[in-house]
Amino acid sequence: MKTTCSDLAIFGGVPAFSDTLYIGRPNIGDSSAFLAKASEILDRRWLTNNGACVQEFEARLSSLLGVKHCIVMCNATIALEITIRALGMSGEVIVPSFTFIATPHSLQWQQITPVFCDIDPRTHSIDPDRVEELITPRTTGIIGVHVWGRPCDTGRLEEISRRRNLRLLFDAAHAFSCSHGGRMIGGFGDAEVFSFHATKFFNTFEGGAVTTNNDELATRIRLMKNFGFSGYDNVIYIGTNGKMSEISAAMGLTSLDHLDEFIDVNRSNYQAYSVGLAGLPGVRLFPFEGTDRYNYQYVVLEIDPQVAGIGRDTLLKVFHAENIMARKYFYPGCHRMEPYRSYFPHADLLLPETEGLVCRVMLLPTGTAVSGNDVVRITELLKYVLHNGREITQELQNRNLC
Ligand code: T4K
Repeated sequence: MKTTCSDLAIFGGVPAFSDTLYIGRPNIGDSSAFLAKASEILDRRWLTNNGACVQEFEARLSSLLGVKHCIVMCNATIALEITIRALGMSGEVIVPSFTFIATPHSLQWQQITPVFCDIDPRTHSIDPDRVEELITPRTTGIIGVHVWGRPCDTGRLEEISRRRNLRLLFDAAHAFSCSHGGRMIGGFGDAEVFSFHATKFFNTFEGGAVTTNNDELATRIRLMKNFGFSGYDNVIYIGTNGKMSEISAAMGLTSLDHLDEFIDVNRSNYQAYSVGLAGLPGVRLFPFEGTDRYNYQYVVLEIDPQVAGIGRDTLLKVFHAENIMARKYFYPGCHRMEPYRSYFPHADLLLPETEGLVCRVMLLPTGTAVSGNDVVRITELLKYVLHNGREITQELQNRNLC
């Protein structure tokens, strides 16, 4: 418990946590069940290339998500690249800048220009009102990102893409096991792509999946993720290697048995943060509203420095000294990272909401590695820092620490 500024670790006090708390600490589930599956894989001597675990994992995912086809892959970035290519996207594709760099990179990697679109500051997702202004004769598609697992405005984006004859892909890296209007994320647009990276609440070490209800598209994606092979010695399409290994699929199968438990922990931590931060001036906890199903894997705050008396970056320094490794995803926005910064030096002019948001957002730790008591201690610390924000900022400036 901090009662004076000198209690803060940044001023020489004892850090609030002796063991560092991270964003994205993997959820493990039942390690002995996983090890038993790993042992079976070794006994079978079938390690990759559409093995038994991959087949079972794909079938369980299709059924969970209520979608005809699920094709698992080695990671979401390759899954995005392959799906973009299988959809025939070319020229320009409209994407938000407020996303992980993999989203625009998966376009630029294959010489398709990402055209950055601003976000709706309420939802943090691509703003459909801005999308249409960016469509040119070279535009072939839109990629919406379900940021933080809150679905973007799928209806508006589907309507625009239908009317303007554009392909529509959703980067659902954050939205596994979420729903929208009673339907699971996975069946919207032409296709959706999930990430099962270690830092996601549901992981396969590295991994990802494409889901679609389009038979032809699914066939093309399956070919493309396996070098274009159709049976032995017969390559019928351009392809690459996007296959998921058996050990990753085994982790996925084990984790599926613990999915509800992971979400319960995330929800309970989210609710504890919500109660702890209620009424605190200068802080907005990103909301998950209505009857949709969410995975609550990200606890996202927006800090208003005018009201809080302390800026987001200063707050992060204070937290890091306390061994709470809060993060500022997706700072500074993809348009300010290379190669896009050089290609589009004035992109910021069309992205006022993104520009503001990247300076306000910070994420707090959650998941099974974070206990309810940890959340209480983090919120108490946050309250203390915000109540004394001006004094702490002044002291850090006096010491040339910010
Ligand atoms: N689209 C979106 C919207 C995405 O967010 C992502 C990935 C993708 C596409 C692409 O998906 P993948 O191709 O990765 O499947 C992390 C992840 O690497 C990345 O997967 C994720 N988004 C992004 C939001 O976060 P970093 O640069 O923050 O990772 P890193 O290494 O700093 O890890 C974060 C924290 O997690 C660390 O501070 C410690 C902890 N950690 C990490 C790992 C890997 C662990 O405790 N254990 C671990 O094994 O990108």
